[in-house]
Amino acid sequence: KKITYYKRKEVSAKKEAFPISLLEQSKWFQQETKSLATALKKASTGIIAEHKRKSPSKPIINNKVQIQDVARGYESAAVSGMSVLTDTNFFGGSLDDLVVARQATSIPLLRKEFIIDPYQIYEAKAYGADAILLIAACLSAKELKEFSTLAKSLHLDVLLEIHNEEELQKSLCETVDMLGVNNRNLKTFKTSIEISKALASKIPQDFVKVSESGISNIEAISELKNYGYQGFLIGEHFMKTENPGETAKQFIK
Ligand code: IGP
Repeated sequence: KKITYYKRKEVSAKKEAFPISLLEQSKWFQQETKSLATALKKASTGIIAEHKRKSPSKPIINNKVQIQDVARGYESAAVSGMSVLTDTNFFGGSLDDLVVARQATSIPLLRKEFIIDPYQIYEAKAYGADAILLIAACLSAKELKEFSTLAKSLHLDVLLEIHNEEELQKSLCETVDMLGVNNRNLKTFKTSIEISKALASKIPQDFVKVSESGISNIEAISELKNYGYQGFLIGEHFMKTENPGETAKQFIK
């Protein structure tokens, strides 16, 4: 709720300074996007590797490595996509990070953001994203439908994040490509892949299943594959090392 409040202020200031009609003129806005969902389905191990400098639970994960090097490293590790945090307050990211990543790599990019307004979806496209994250805990069923429909009309894939069955029930729209189960309890910050396992059978087959957070070994991935997961969103385990791309490489056969 606090996040929503501060995002609303941030977005309304930007709308004034930089209307959608300007965003539409961006070079990236005109460019064709690549499907993250398709990349995950094609891969034998579909990894979405995240760029994250810090988080609410960890004040410094990595503030040395350059994002363009991270992006190139992830690409050469053959990950299926890269997630770029664009939130500044909590995660130390920005839209400039998204552009730098876009210039460094051609793999599908996910804008990792607390999206509470359609404006941010236009922005994602204008700054080079191929996919957006929507968080069920932040949005109503009506907004989830509206926002995912807009994203699809802009040829952006949608990853919808859930954490429990109630959130899953309001998230089953045909305009959603991937359902992401967040293993992190946002109240305690503790992670457990048991959450992904418990929700797996309740997610209909037509969604690409993604397991998010707290994944730090290959055993967890092979276990989650048995539950039908085709995507694995990994941040900290890669980012806490000097060479995130090299670390990611060990996860992909
Ligand atoms: C990555 P981890 O534990 O591998 O660093 O987690 C990603 O799942 C996490 O950063 C995340 C996130 C979010 C961040 C999941 N959902 C929503 C910001 C907003």
